[in-house]
Amino acid sequence: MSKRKAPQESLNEGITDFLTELANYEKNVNRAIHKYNAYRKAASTISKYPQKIKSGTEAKKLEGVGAKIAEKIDEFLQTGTLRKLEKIRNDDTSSSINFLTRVTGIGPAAARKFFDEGVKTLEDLKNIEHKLNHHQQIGLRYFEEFEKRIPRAEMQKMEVLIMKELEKVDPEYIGTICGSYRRGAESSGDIDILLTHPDFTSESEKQPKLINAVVEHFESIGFVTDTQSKGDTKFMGVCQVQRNDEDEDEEEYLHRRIDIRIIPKDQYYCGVLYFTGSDIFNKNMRTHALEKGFTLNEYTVRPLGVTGVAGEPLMVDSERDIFEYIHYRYREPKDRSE
Ligand code: DCP
Ligand code: MN
Ligand code: MG
Repeated sequence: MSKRKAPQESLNEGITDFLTELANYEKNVNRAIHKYNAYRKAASTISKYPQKIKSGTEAKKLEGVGAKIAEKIDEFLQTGTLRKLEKIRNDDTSSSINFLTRVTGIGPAAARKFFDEGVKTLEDLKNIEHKLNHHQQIGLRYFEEFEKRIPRAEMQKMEVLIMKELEKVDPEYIGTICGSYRRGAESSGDIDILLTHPDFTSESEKQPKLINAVVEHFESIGFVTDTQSKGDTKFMGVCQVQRNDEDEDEEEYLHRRIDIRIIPKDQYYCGVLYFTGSDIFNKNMRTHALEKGFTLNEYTVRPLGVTGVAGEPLMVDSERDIFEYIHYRYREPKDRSE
């Protein structure tokens, strides 16, 4: 997971920016996830629109743009600003809570709790560091570094390193760097690694050894520097490319957020599909699946019976298989923004 989304460039950047800001406000301050989704969906549709929007009425013809959003678009086009947003920006509660959620490990609920206790700024957080959990302490320690996005060239360097080191641990591992990187993004918020291994299927026992061996190796070479959380199948932490000492011109690399998951072999491609995203693409694909009588999640695709009960998982050997089952036009990862 990563918190900072890449800015979308488009003809209608002003509109998509204010919709994204409203979306984050709904999620972080009001914890209104439906409103958050509605604003994000509208922003996503508008970012694809090939013309400069001239009125709310024009925007309202697009999917996901309702009357209320159309009204805001009119206000924005006419006045160059939005009163609602001005208010939010000037409101101490909203801006503080929004700020606190930028720390990894601090979600909307924790942010509200800290705010109620009078904690509002980075300084305040540093003063109550002992009250933060381990995950949050790491978020605080690397706050400035995690705010910076990872250039694609560095992602590529990490991919090469990860694949090479994975092979040393055990050549039977299969790994894919998913997330925005796999969709071809110019920069990413974090690095999302999906692993599988032929010894691990949904029928076999859990095998914490499989992920531990990888994490321990990454630690031993200095690539993984901190752990935020660690389970049998999922690791969240921090990594850093080690600088090559012989190359004096090379800059020091920043600390980056890293998510590693190991997935049973038979569920690997549903996992790869899900963790490639985008989250909006995933939602749309799930909705389509339901319309075609299937239920799709990060583990399986299953047919729905007439009574709406899900049947046995279908055999999946590639991402393409999933698209074919649910009669969805195949899309390359780069075309999966929505
Ligand atoms: N995902 C999802 N729904 C969520 C969170 C995540 O479907 N609520 C999926 C889609 C994402 C993928 O997991 O693409 C990885 O999550 P990230 O938060 O790391 O998002 P991205 O990698 O897409 O973007 P970023 O570059 O900001 O990391
Ligand atoms: Mn992630
Ligand atoms: Mg990511």
